[in-house]
Amino acid sequence: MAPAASPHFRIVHTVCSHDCPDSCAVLVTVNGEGRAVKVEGDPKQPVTRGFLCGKVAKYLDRVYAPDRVLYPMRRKSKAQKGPRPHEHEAPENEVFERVSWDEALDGIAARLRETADRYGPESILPYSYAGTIGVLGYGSMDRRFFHRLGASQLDRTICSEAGGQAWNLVYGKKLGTPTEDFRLAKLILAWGANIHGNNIHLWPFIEEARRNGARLIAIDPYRTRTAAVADWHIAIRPGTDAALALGLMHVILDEGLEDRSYIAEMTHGFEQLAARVREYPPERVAAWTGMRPAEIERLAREYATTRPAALRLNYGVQRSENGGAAVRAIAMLPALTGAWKTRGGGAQLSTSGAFAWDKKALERPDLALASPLGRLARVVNMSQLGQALTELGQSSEQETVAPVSSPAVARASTPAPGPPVHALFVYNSNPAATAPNHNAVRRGLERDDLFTVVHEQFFTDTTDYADFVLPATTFLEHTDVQGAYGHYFVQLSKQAIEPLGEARSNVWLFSNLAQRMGFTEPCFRDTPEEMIRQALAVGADGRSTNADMEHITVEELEHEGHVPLAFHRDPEKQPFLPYTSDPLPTPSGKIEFYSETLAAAGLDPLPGFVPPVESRWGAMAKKYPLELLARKSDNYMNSTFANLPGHRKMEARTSQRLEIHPLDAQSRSVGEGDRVRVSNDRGAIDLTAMLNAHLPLGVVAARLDWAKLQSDGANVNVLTSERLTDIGGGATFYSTLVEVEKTGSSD
Ligand SMILES: Nc1nc2c(c(=O)[nH]1)N[C@H]1C(S)=C(S)[C@@H](COP(=O)(O)OP(=O)(O)OC[C@H]3O[C@@H](n4cnc5c(=O)[nH]c(N)nc54)[C@H](O)[C@@H]3O)O[C@H]1N2
Ligand SMILES: Nc1nc2c(c(=O)[nH]1)N[C@H]1C(S)=C(S)[C@@H](COP(=O)(O)OP(=O)(O)OC[C@H]3O[C@@H](n4cnc5c(=O)[nH]c(N)nc54)[C@H](O)[C@@H]3O)O[C@H]1N2
Ligand code: SF4
Ligand SMILES: [Mo]
Repeated sequence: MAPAASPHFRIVHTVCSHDCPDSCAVLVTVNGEGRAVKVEGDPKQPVTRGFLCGKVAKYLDRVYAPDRVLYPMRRKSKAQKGPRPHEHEAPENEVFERVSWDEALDGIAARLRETADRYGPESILPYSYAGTIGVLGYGSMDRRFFHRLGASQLDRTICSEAGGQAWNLVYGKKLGTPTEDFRLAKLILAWGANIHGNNIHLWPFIEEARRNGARLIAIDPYRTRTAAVADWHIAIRPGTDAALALGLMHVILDEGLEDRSYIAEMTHGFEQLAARVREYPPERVAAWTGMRPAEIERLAREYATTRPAALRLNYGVQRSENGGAAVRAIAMLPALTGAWKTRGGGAQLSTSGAFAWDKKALERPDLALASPLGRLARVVNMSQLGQALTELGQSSEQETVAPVSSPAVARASTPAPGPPVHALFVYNSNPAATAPNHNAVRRGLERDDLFTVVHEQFFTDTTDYADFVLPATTFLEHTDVQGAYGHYFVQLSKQAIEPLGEARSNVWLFSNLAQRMGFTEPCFRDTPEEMIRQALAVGADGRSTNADMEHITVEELEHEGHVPLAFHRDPEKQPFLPYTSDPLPTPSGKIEFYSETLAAAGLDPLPGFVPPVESRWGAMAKKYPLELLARKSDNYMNSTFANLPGHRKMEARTSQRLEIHPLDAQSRSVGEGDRVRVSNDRGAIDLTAMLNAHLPLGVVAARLDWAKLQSDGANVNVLTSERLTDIGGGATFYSTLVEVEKTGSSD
């Protein structure tokens, strides 16, 4: 029985802050001793509706895990950087010694000051991603700190930038079909979307739709659980989605299934698109995608003639070299058929564009003017961390791709200006596990002259290279406010328990470090509560002044926990139909089939299919013929949770496995359970073969994990490259060529 609020128990409203579209409302029961004894979903939240995924249902195992970082630690002077066996790290061991927060902050401040004086502040690189997607924890006091310091800016491209920019080039803003409305659809396409693994709260709405007769089609090279239960699983070859989308458009236009009035009213560049689409007849598209021409025709007809048709496009598609073009092409489909006009139709890549947080107030880019640089610092692309740590600033004439990018659409490679990186400050991220081209990252992290600070909850692959490890709080231990990229609710996450040990939040860390650095601006003393009001831009009447948040007050958030955005307050009376009236925030004010912005950047203004360099059509395929899907794990969150025994158990079936088609295995004399080496010019890993006849021929799959928990101390990212996507400068985890050889038998 759920403990009711009583003198002995409190129930606190929090929000799961892991990098997941769902942003679940989580109720935490805290006992009289201040210990969290239960986490459960808040049944009142209309999207997440009272249940948690398997990862977070066991969250107390994580919060109270014996291997949490609980105290600041400093590397002993002679201790070598590099992988350590994973064990419960005692505050004193042969590598790290426990220090007080005062010693840690003084030591770090002194070294950052010295580095900035000697090499210029741009030699300091912050590295963070979405360990927490709480608005404050993700990017606020930290940004203020690094702007004021004059440190390099980080281009946060590792996850969604290719797809996000591609979507924005078409629509101007990331909005999509409300998650709850998927229940009204009659056709649902899950396109590069692992819904069971990565977005489970959408699933009950899809089930409801299917009970009412909807069909589900999954387009994914891998047979995910979602694909396995779909009405039709199209196991497309990786990186060929742009061709498929253009092929579908070809059939739609050929057969006159487009919505002419919607196109005339809402879109720009139809004639040019129509001309381009002629180049993609089904026969040609079939040769790339591995589908039959008749299947392409059937899919096009079914998509264009079913109402409402909802497309769940997730970020899988855009982790390819041509991922930007692919997302642009797919995003155009509902514009061509007018699917947006019907409630329950349209598409969702992300809903994040609806949350207009006051980023300027949170991040204070103006503080860069007070830095020794007197301007905004250079921008370093996080998807090329290996190059940033090993090549940046090493040569005065850097002609090759350099990890310094402009925030422009194409993230054009420019010769690297400025100094090498001499100090790296990692938080909210575990790049020694998750960044591509791990061996280059590792060479960088091993540099004796690199000063590395890592703010973490656990002793990860990355803390093994740290000079200082600082203890971080979990979402139960700090207050934050949060939006979502899979629904339209603003939510308050209240601190439920006292921080464990000496753990401190990201806001606390950068506020205190700023003061040690002598930064006197009052904003460095803002409290989380003040910063939540800044994020909401609370006006004189106590209400947010941000677009679509105007009715929201902190008091309402405190009371309700979750509050819908303005356009989603009463969906029954006023359903939200994105992109059904203009002007849109694109240059033409319309949905852009043709993009002048891309043309001006020297890129193809129309979607087109260019096979990835690392694909079966590239020259590298002669030596490395297999396309690797370097996948996420269903029971981890990227590398998060991988150290917990309960989660490892759930993941055991596919952990350290190479999934391979039986024919690809046979031609290499590989059988089920054999040991195999998977390699390319960047690196190699040893895995156990697992035959999977559902994979397309020529495609293999393996899962992301902590490197140091693998038998050979390496994970899939030794194989992935630092090549960037066509749009947005994103990482290309799913454009990776490898070869597989047998190294040992199963018995
Ligand atoms: N359980 C769990 N949940 C997660 C995460 C996790 O690691 N584990 N990670 C979180 C994060 S950071 C993110 S960004 C989201 C991402 O969520 P998703 O966008 O769903 O991300 P992925 O799992 O990378 O890719 C989705 C699917 O795309 C497929 N795919 C790969 N290449 C191609 C291709 O070329 N074409 C097509 N059509 N499909 C392709 C993959 O096989 C995969 O099943 O999930 C979040 N949720
Ligand atoms: N091969 C392969 N590689 C991938 C991907 C893939 O699909 N395949 N996916 C990519 C994608 S989409 C993403 S988003 C990236 C993610 O890569 P990362 O950003 O490295 O994400 P995580 O692995 O989740 O690690 C986040 C870390 O932040 C810590 N953390 C959590 N909350 C806090 C906090 O409040 N403060 C601090 N200081 N730390 C905190 C957690 O303990 C965890 O170790 O990985 C990418 N890497
Ligand atoms: S990881 Fe995602 S599905 Fe799981 S509790 Fe957190 S927000 Fe919900
Ligand atoms: Mo991500």
